[in-house]
Formats: sequence, structure tokens, C-alpha cells
Amino acid sequence: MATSDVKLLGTPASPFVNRVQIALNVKSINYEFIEENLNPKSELLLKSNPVLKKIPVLIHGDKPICESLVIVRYIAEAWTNGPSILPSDPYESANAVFWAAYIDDKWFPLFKELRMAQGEAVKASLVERIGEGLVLLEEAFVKCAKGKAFFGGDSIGYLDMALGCYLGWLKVLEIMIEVKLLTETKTPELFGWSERFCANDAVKDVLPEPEKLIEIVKMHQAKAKAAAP
Ligand code: GSH
Repeated sequence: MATSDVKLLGTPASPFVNRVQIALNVKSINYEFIEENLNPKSELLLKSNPVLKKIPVLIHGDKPICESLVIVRYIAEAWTNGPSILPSDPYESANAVFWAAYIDDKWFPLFKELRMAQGEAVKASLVERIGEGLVLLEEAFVKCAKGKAFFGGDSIGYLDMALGCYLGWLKVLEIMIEVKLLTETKTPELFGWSERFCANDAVKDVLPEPEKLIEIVKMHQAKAKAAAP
């Protein structure tokens, strides 16, 4: 399949967009990054993702593909050269898809809940649940990696992308609450994985620094405050 004519519509601070950038890098696919402002949403975004109107959207030739995990899967299937992204074994592949759904539907939403939470007890319980999620993901890592460097084995795969894209936001949370959640003591395997993941060539120039993300959070908070009645 030709690797030209690939466009990615997104913003560099979005973990979902970062997920796709990492998949494209793993497969060494050249692409054009089209920055989407979201406010207002561009004609291209509304035309390419009329149902959800969200980034990322991958545009391959004239075909738009939406939803980050769907896009990663598309990349895995459309470019068969280079490292494989999804395990070839159907059970292992199902497992990777299961954990990715857990991460997106159960674990990462706790970050948003924590941002909106009122009261110290509620906040503390959410932080605890995020930590418990990391313990589950440590167990998943041990089972999936089987002693290798990544969930995907020797190279970064689907589940590495699914979880790894949130590492910048996890660091932001740790800075904001002044508590380390991903540590060598609590989850040594996952901690080692996160270090290897962030240092990987396909990742290191993609994930934004936590300081940059904090600036963005502060900007959104200031805008929300200004708009409040
Ligand atoms: N489940 C989607 C995915 O995995 O691609 C989530 C994408 C998403 O939430 N994108 C945000 C967005 O486009 C930016 S980080 N927000 C605009 C909106 O919700 O209107």
C-alpha cells in the first residue's frame, strides 16, 4: 500500500492524536499533520468526522478514518510492512483489545472525574482507584509482555499505544496532586515499561512535556472562569 497521501487531523496535546502519531511512526509512515483548532471546528473536521466531530481523523487518500483505536487498527491492517501492531494470535489480540477498552472506558475517565470532583474524600477515593487501575495494568503487562520490553513484545504494539499515550497526562496528575502514582515500588514492571516507552524513537518526539500540558490545562481553566456567569 502506498504510504503517500496520509494526513492526520489533530492537535499535538491530544493523547488520542498522540496514539495515532506513535502508530504511524512505528510503521515509518510519512504523513502530513493538519492542526485542528476545535474552536471553531474546521470544515475539514466536520466533513471527515460528521458523526462524532472529534479528532483524531486519519485521511488516507480520500478516505477518512475516525476514533484513535480504530485508526491504530486500520494502520496495523493497511500497512503490513514493519513491526506488527496487533498480536497475530487471536486470543492475545482479543486480550489487547480488552485492556485497551478498559483503559479508555474505565481507567482514563477517572482523570476527568477527578478534575470535576468536589471534596477531599471523593478526590482521594478517585486517586486510589487510578492507582488500583495501574496495579491491574501491571498484571496485564506481565501476562502480555512475557518477559519482553513492551506489551506488544519486542516492539511497541496496540496496547502500548493505548496506555502509553496517557503517560504525559498521568505525569500532569502526579504534579498536580503532588503524589507519584506510577512508581518503581508500587508497580515495578509498569514503571520500567513506561521509561522504555517514553524513550522509544517512535514516541519520544510525540508525547508533550507535562509542563506544556499544564499550561494548556491552566489556559482552559482561565477560559472557563472567564465564561462563567
Ligand atoms: N474516543 C475518541 C478517540 O479515541 O479518538 C476520543 C477523541 C477525543 O475526545 N478527542 C477530543 C475532541 O476532539 C480532543 S482530545 N474533542 C472535541 C469535542 O469533544 O467536541
